[in-house]
Amino acid sequence: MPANLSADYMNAEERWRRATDPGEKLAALQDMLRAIPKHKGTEKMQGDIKRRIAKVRDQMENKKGSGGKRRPAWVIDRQGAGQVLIAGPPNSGKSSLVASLTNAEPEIADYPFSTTLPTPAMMRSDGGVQVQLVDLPPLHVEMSPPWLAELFRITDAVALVLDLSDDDILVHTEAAMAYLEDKNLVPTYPKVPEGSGELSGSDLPREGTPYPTLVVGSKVDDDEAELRLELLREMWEESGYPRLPLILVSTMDEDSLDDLRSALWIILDRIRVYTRPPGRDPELSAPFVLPRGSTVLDLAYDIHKDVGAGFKYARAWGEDTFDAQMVGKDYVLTDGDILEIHADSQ
Ligand SMILES: Nc1nc2c(ncn2[C@@H]2O[C@H](COP(=O)(O)OP(=O)(O)O)[C@@H](O)[C@H]2O)c(=O)[nH]1
Ligand SMILES: [Mg+2]
Repeated sequence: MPANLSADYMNAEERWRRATDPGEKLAALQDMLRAIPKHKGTEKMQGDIKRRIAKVRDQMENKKGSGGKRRPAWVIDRQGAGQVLIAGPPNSGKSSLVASLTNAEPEIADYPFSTTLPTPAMMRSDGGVQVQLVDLPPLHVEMSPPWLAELFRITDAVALVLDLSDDDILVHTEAAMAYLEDKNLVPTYPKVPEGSGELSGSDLPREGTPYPTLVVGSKVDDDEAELRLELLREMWEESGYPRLPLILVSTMDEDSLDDLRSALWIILDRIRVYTRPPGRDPELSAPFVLPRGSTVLDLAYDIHKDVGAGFKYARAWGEDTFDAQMVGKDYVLTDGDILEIHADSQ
């Protein structure tokens, strides 16, 4: 074991060892991943932690309730290249955004709490990747159903939708943030999409479940949107909320919706890689999507566990390699790479 692991890491690992339920396990693993020093010497450990996170998530999603009980209505089958929860105060325009970004037709109403169950819909983003958006009921300490926090613990990313046409935007934002703080779900600062702004705030490391969050200032077509944005900025900084990227949209402005589509893909911080069966053309229409930092061995396991187990070497075509360069299992993939994987058949 590398000698330079921090006390934070050791604490998180200890919590992971002691954890009895999947929620605790997941939180501890996420803390381990956050605390582990990011360099070549720990790449294998990082990969192990990521694989364990994926496994615990699977367990949490697939727990069907023993004894033939039906699985709860709020459990969502994960689909596509990543999942983004569309969260925020009541009436902030969440369902309208999901409708505009996808082909779904969620219920849109000008009264609060009209969305009562999580509602998934697929969004097409950069390079044709499909991202799963999940429309949610509002975040509210007293009114939110207990399962809502569970969805945050297993998601990949969150869009926090704040309504720039709302005179009570500050009160409503504080109520939503109070919910996240109460549930220990304060977000982290993600990879920042090009052209997005920022809500400046605190960079202090936080306890809790880290997931990348993009703030979406909605209904920016409102005449007084700019004024309310200024108030929001001041309040955000004074409250010591975490620094987060910000993007402004209106459902009436197609360009703003396109920017949001790409931003949601970027905060997921994934890469697309393509495979090429030996001696044949690459399959460019069907990318594999993996977290940034994944290795060619991670890809092999994604293709099939037997390909992972039997991995020998791969040939890579990409930005960081010369054509058909031979790479070993620890090769870190780059967006757009094409891989030809050679494995012993089992
Ligand atoms: N002006 C304007 N109104 C919007 C926009 N997006 C949503 N709305 C309106 O805001 C209200 C609440 O929308 P809805 O999507 O149901 O909010 P939710 O409760 O957060 O899901 C509806 O009356 C929408 O028509 C927008 O971009 N501009
Ligand atoms: Mg709604």
